[in-house]
Amino acid sequence: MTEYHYTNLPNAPVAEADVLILPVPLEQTVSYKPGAGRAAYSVLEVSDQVEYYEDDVGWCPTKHMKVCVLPGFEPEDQLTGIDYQNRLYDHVAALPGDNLFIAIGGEHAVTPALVRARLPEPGWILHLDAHADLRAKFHGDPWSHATPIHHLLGYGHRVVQCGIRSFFEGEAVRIANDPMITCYRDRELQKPKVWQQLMDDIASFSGPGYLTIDMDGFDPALVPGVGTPQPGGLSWFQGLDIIEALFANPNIDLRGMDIVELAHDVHHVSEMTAAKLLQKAMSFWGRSKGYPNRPETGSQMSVDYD
Ligand SMILES: [Mn+2]
Repeated sequence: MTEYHYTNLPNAPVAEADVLILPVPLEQTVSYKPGAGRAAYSVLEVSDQVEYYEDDVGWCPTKHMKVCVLPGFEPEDQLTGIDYQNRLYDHVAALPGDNLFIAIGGEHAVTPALVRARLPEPGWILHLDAHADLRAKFHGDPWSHATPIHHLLGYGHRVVQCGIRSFFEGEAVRIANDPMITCYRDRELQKPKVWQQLMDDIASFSGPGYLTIDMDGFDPALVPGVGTPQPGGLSWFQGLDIIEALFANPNIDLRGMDIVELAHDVHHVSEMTAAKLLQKAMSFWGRSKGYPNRPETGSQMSVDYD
């Protein structure tokens, strides 16, 4: 199996990694544009074009942090449904927990198993997406890319959704009636007052939680390479502001995050956006943990990059 890297950095031993990246190239229930499986790796391939220096925080995260890209999760026996979920759960639950865990999809169907492994107790979920993903089944399948948030609510988590603009009618009814869901539609977020409500909501999170980013939550002008594109969506800067606000909250215990639903894009701008988002998350997380003040013993120190 090909070994993948974040940028061109050598992979740190798993037990020493501050940032643990797991490709999860699931592509089984895709209903429109194909490519979600391959995208888990193309994000890492294009990450070679990301500079080490992170301009928002003003540091090189990988000078201070060790990164490990794990082998992609590809069970040999072509598991589906709950069997795939359980195998992925076992795989992720066995990984060390004291790190920034980032899974790269793959389709959104991977999220329930990842959350179950990283967040076994009830917590908060921050969900960026074009779609509400609250169906109990889609095309007869309870473990489809259209159902992950339904499962997360079933596990007892509180969900805050943003960027949403595509609803099955039953999903809209559930959002209106379920106190465990707060949904910020993309168009509503154009209003400063609603945007501030979202910022306040994120600032009120405390304790364990998880961030799930479906790349179709962004404007498809920025990220055309997704499985099920929708007009509208979050701008790049809105997305960054949301993620920065989350990592700036000192009361949270972020257990992990995922970036899912990418597909092929001939211009590679979608993969690049995902790779850059990964870098920004790494930077904001590192800052929140005080890494800029720690010794320069990160992955970058072992390469000659001039
Ligand atoms: Mn979606």
